[in-house]
Amino acid sequence: MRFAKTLSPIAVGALLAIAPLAARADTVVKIGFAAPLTGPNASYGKDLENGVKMALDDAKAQGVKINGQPVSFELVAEDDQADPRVGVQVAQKLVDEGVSVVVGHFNSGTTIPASDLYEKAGLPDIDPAATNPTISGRGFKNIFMVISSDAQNAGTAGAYAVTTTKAKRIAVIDDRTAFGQGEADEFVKAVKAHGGDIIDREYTTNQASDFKTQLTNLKGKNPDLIFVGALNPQAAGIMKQMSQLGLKAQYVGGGGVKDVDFIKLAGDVSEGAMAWEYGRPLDSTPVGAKFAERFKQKYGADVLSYAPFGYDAAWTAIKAMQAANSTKPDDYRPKLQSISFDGITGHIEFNPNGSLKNGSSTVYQVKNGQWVTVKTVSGL
Ligand code: ABU
Repeated sequence: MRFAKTLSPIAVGALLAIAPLAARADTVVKIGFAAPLTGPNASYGKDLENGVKMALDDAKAQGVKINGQPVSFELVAEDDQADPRVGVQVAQKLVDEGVSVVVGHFNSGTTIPASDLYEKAGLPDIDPAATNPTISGRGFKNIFMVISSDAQNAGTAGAYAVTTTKAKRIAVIDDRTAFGQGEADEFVKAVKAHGGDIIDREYTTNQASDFKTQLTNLKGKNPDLIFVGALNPQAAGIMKQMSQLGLKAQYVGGGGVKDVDFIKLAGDVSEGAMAWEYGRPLDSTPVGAKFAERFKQKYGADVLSYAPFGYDAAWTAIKAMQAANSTKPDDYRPKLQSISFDGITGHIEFNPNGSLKNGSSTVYQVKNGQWVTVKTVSGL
């Protein structure tokens, strides 16, 4: 009142005239993101973050509105260091920060406990990379995977090893993480379901750099194919040490291996290695090829692996918010459940448990120092 009394009628008129302009200021929508941004898995996390940033920049360039209002998306990025305990801490930070959605995490080992917390908070989590089947197997209503699970990817790898590679003496080594162990379990299940034999299973950790004991054990059993459930730091080390020990079995990696980092780390001995990745090859569609070109222009580096999934995950949230005319989880969650659009990585639509509908996987092989596509397999 005292303030109004001091204003002249002209000033009051001027304030009233600019009021509608002030009301049109962009609403800020906070998009949470969590992945390893430091440590041995940082390159995966940064690639993913760049995909999310690109989606938010594209949304801004398109002038995306929600409920008729212009919005500006603010990325709130957290480094979970690929550590489950840190993953829970940053998940709590994102909840406390009041983000409207989380895109993350990268590792299954961080995603599983972090998504417990998001579920309790009623905050949707769009998973762009973590693939342990447990993630969508707990009856949660807040988790949505834009990437196939390892039931699909490693399951297809197991079926292929028996039916197409026709391997007779199959062995497995994994790093005992939620991801490595999970995909190795799915691989073993599928091998057995297709009548194959697992002649040996060995274990390492995601901190290890010496695998000679396990590989010597494996060599003694004379395997013709070895499935490796681990990410690049260990997966490439295993490949190198297989060569040093003269272990000539076909190397088959699961997710997180088909990228330039693996070839750089393993060197020349990576020639002939095979690896399975989620979805179709990026360069197999015009939208994928365009994404790869735009990404390189924007960041001065090629896509490493999961950036397109980060991009699709961010757009999944944005499209659900647009369809609901709201950024409130309780309003837009039903729109996530019924979403249907063609993303960069493929068609995005979810099963009732939040897993991706109609997943596919592609097997690649290193030839002349580069990963080349061998075959894409849809469904199991
Ligand atoms: N799915 C690829 C690697 C990330 C993870 O699930 O831990």
